[in-house]
Amino acid sequence: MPLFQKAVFHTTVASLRDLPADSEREIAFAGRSNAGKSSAINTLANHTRLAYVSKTPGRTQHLNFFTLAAGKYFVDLPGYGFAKAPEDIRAQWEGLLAPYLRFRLPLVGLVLIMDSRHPLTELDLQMLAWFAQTDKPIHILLSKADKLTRQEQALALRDVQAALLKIGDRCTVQLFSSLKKTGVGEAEAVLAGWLGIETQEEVPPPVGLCTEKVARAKNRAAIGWSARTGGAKTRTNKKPPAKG
Ligand SMILES: Nc1nc2c(ncn2[C@@H]2O[C@H](COP(=O)(O)OP(=O)(O)OP(=O)(O)O)[C@@H](O)[C@H]2O)c(=O)[nH]1
Ligand SMILES: [Mg+2]
Repeated sequence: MPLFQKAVFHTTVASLRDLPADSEREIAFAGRSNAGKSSAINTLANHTRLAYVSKTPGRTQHLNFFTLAAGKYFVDLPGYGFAKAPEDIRAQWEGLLAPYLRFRLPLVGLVLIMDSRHPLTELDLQMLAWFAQTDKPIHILLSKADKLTRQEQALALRDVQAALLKIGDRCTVQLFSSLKKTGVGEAEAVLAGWLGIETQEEVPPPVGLCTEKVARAKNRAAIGWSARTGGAKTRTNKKPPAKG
């Protein structure tokens, strides 16, 4: 059975004070909008709709926590590089993402997703250099590898490996495809190591809502707010929850 198969959606966090208090170890998935972060979480969990995947960039807006086992989480982060108002970007970065990535104690490592066709963008390099200062490990998934030929895959991998020599020795890289499910075993081995999960270990089923979409629907019904409309078309017309 795939290692993270029992993953379930736990919660969406828009403010630092709402971070799960029971977390012992968690791994965050970062990268450009549309790079394939949510898809990678689904692939690792062997689930098609656990995290919300969309062709529209910027779909993941807050920190989405997925329980893997008691006290162990994957965290799907909002992507960067998607055209938003500069003040929104700054507010989200300074109010939520930067303090989360810099100071969250249970965070044991970062998975950085980069589209294998155009890796190491300026923002990727900034994120790498910035997170490397935490001294926590970074594992890069070169996503959508199915869109490259074998030769192109090898070149992309070699180029990124060469660039990483400048970042430090806590950074590793591999090819990955959510579509073809390639690179899953390699990623599982790294992430299980960070989480302290034995690769043969049977993890007890976590308790929680099954998918992010189901949980969102329940939340919307409870607070009378639609993520898509931002509340504009809801009957109650309540404002969305304030961003951290
Ligand atoms: N061919 C191919 N397409 C992929 C792969 N991974 C993701 N995609 C597609 O890329 C698009 C974006 O995927 P997401 O997983 O939603 O990307 P994301 O990084 O979570 O995006 P945001 O939440 O907007 O930041 C979707 O249309 C996916 O189907 C892959 O391995 N191969
Ligand atoms: Mg996403």
